[in-house]
Amino acid sequence: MPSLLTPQSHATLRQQIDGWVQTLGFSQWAVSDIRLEDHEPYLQKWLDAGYHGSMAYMERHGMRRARPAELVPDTCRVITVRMNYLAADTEPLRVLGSPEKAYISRYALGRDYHKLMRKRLAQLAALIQESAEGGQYRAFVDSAPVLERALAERAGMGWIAKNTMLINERAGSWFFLGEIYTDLPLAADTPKTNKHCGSCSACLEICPTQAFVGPFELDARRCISYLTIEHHGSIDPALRPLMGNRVFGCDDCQLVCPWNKFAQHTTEADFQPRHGLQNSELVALFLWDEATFLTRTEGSAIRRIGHERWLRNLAVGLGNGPATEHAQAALATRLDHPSALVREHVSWALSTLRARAKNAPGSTAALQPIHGYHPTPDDSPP
Ligand code: B12
Ligand code: SF4
Ligand code: SF4
Repeated sequence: MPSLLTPQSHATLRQQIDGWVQTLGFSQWAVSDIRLEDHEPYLQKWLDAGYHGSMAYMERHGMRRARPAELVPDTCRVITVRMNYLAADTEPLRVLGSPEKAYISRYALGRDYHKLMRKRLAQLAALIQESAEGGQYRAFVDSAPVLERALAERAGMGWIAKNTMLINERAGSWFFLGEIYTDLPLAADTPKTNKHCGSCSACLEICPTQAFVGPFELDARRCISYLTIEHHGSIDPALRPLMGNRVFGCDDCQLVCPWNKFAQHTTEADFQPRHGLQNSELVALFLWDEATFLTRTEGSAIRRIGHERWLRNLAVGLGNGPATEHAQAALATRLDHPSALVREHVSWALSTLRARAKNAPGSTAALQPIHGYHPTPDDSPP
């Protein structure tokens, strides 16, 4: 059982947590109660519409995702933390605008956040437990049926925006979320009740695959993040030309968001880009054999998709890029790859490039990625 918190011990504990959170490299923390019932109909509607596609884990636990005490009995509070991940100088718009380059989501350029954050959250939990002389604490980072953004909103950390990201007024949206479920009766912070998107709809318009059904509603099956990371099979040929050079995740709906002018760069050494992944040529990555893929993605979230899907995604990127001899020669090296999935995407890319070389040499299918959007310090959020 947790100790009862007197007003004085509560204030001391909060001060201690402030210090520990900083030392452990988190950017912010806040506390919520566990009342997420308002979210249940929206989650249910999303599942009923099948927007989760093949992410069976989204449906497996049903409403438990929105009911923390059903996941961990006796939970009455959730401590939510966030951690900035955007590394400085990764020039996302320049890479997106270079069709021979591979665009990798900025969250995946460094070390996988799951383990890093879970380990630190477990350390934070142990410190709190010691100071509070008891209590139960379970740490999660996208690792269990937890409605992370709803909890963060409930803790007052930001609002779930039209692009469905959790946006913080002072830090934009380039951060990860993590939680500690606890039975320690900490005072809850004030929930965020206002959305600050106003009349803006830039994210809905920019989405390359038009994955938003409307504001606050995403059909994951069309989202490039889903297609390149979560989806295992063949990518719908109708969506391939829309994906441009985005080969692992997508950031367009964040890049265009005016609130991200307030984004803070990460100070975490482990989130710095590895192996030049922030600015690599599609061909170079496509030529990695499986052993190279496994070595270069060690400790990275990219490793989870495996070499086969890596090649699938890069083949789509190459098919959308310039029809150079270099690209075609690289693709040809995989025409007899043991995986039918890879062969099919490679054939698509080659025939697309050949057709393009014949009709309009030098052109690319890649969309103009951000339609020339360049946030400036003078931009005002809507
Ligand atoms: C499944 C999933 C995905 C799916 C589906 C995304 C989605 N929008 O749901 C896919 C693979 C597409 C995806 C993509 C990405 N993801 Co993701 N993903 C998740 C995961 C595992 C679950 C999200 C979820 O619950 N979706 C269910 C749907 C129904 O939620 P929703 O669309 O947000 O709708 C909710 C609200 O909008 C609300 N609602 C809507 N209208 C209204 C109205 C009222 C009145 C109320 C009360 C509520 C309400 O109800 C719904 C339930 O809360 C979480 C981790 C976690 N365990 O939470 C990470 C997570 C959301 N992802 C994250 C990230 C970083 C990304 C990407 C940026 C990665 C990338 N660069 O490629 C993209 C962003 C795409 C996007 N615009 O969302 C971060 C987001 C951090 C942040 N600042 O918000 C999370 C939190 C992981 C983490 N631990 O940090 N993701
Ligand atoms: S991540 Fe990309 S594809 Fe997915 S919703 Fe955002 S802009 Fe659209
Ligand atoms: S781009 Fe505009 S509408 Fe979309 S999340 Fe940002 S502020 Fe909201």
